[in-house]
Amino acid sequence: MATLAGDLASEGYNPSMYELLKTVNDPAELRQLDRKQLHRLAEELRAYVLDSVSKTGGHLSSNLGTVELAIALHYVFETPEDRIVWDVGHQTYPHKILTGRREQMARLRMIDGISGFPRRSESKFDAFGTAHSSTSISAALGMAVAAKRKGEKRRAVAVIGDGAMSAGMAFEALNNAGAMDVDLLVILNDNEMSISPPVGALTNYLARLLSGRMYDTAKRASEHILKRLPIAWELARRAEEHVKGMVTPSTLFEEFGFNYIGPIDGHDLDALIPTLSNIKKLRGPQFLHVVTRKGQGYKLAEEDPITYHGPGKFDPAEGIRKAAGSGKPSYSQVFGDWLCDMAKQDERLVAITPAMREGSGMVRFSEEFPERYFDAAIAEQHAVTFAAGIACEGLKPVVAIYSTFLQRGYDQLIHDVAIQNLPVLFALDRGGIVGGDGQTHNGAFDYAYLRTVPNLTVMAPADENECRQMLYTGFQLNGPAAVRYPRGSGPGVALQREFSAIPVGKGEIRRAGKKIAILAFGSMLKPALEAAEQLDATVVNMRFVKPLDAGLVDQMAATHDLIVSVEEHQIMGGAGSAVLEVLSKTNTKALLLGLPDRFIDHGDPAKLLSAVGLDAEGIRKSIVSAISW
Ligand SMILES: Cc1ncc(C[n+]2csc(CCOP(=O)(O)OP(=O)(O)O)c2C)c(N)n1
Repeated sequence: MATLAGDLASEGYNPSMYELLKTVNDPAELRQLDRKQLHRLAEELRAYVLDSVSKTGGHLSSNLGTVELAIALHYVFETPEDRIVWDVGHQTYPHKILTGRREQMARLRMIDGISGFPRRSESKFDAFGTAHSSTSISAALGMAVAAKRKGEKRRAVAVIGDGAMSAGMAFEALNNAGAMDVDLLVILNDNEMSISPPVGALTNYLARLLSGRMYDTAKRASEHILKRLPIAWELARRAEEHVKGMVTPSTLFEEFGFNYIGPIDGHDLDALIPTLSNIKKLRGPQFLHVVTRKGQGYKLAEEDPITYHGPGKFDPAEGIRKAAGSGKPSYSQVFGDWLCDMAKQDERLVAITPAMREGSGMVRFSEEFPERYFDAAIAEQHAVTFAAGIACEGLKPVVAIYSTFLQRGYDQLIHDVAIQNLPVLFALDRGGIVGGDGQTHNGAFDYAYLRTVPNLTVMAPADENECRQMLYTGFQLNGPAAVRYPRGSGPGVALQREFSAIPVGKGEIRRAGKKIAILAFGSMLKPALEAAEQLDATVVNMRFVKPLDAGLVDQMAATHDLIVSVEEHQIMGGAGSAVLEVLSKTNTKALLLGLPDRFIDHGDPAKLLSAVGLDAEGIRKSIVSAISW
């Protein structure tokens, strides 16, 4: 595998030396460069990615792996006329830098800065908006079909990682595309990693495909087929040392109707460019298998691609420093510790993650209870129904899933879990505003989509200990339950080791005041209590979005002039709407506070919440203006 000469950090690469990179403000300028200059460009681009991510935080390992691929794609294809659709999009920094956003990398993922993912409104080179995985083949197929119908000659290319490839949606698209007469290129960017090591039969299959025996077979078959294409053959012959193989009729992808080409070294521009140029001349569905390395060129990331998957700011010379400990635990850690403690007490507990072991706080559980830990790969739909099957047999599954990703498993939640009233516990992480990942990752819709489902209990903890006890409560129920908690840490409340169940559907009055009653859900309790001090308002920690404590809402309505609901969730259809449903029988004045009806972008979560009036001061101001209605 071609590597950058030495290691970026240890070589002390001088970041002022982006001479060539600075001449490329548009892929058209890239295409003017001599092929020989591209190696130098790759070096500068890789150093620039490391330099800028270390200053802003963001995704790193995957981006160091796509430097050559981004250069080769823009060099060979006529972008933006030809459409490049990147899957997930967390690996698009080299693409962003080459498409006129080099300087804007300084404000990556910040308020008013560029997104960490592709976005159509950000650049004409971002052919399709993404951040949730495994959509690229469907989208590129749609573009290829549209081009054909419109008689346009443009090409459509999907670039998908081996992790993202494991999702059903990717296979649905392959199934559809392989039987169509369209010019679609799917590039499998195989780095043998998801965020954590990938799992499943496809992973094993790809590993076999990369083994020597398959290379040999592939090479022979490639020569046979390419000999029928004189130009392609000549180019392939010239790149022979680099292009390890071309066509294997027996691959899974060939069976799906694609022309399988590869595997080739995705860091070798002298393999990538001739191969892509060849493929550009071929008609019909093409599948190129490219092998890259996560973290390529930066030793620390090569050795530990998981830690460097999505780091905060760090010094590239020193690497990421482990946090000093003793700080407040994140909600994910609170969940992970509860999971281990609960598993010790109850043999029936098993835990499932759709490829988010680290983010969901499940590393310890996976090590201590390997037999009871299941990584379902990036397959949220499957993960939910898999849990339902387990629950049918008397075990107690816990599905740890980000709020935004459960959107993928919604029908499974209703059809497979809730209708059958199966005891599946959903540990719903990243509820509310998430920060740098932005609008695609905010957990802004879950109260609305969960509270409308019969049989489901929906809880929202206001602090860490409540989270632990709610997980326990949900686990004891004989039906489905969800505990929805935010990203990061909470107010820092001490954890009680002993479990004690919380009475289902009961809120608690946390402050007794006059005239105004604030009904706070989850993370909003803290700012609500602060706001209440100046207003002398009553504050209720509602705890349950479903079943809502209707009795308590009625009681508050009977004893106060104004009812205010506060939630870190869209106002529309959320917990406040549930409160209004109760209040509809009365003529109590109500004010609903929460997220507005628009997508909240990336940036510092505290600033974003403040901007929509969901900090203590914002809550107070909204109430004051409501009183003067
Ligand atoms: C539907 C969905 N589930 C989970 C994620 C979280 N996620 C982001 S990147 C990633 C790993 C992707 O692996 P791969 O496609 O191989 O790309 P690599 O990071 O290895 O470059 C995961 C699980 C997501 N973005 N979308």
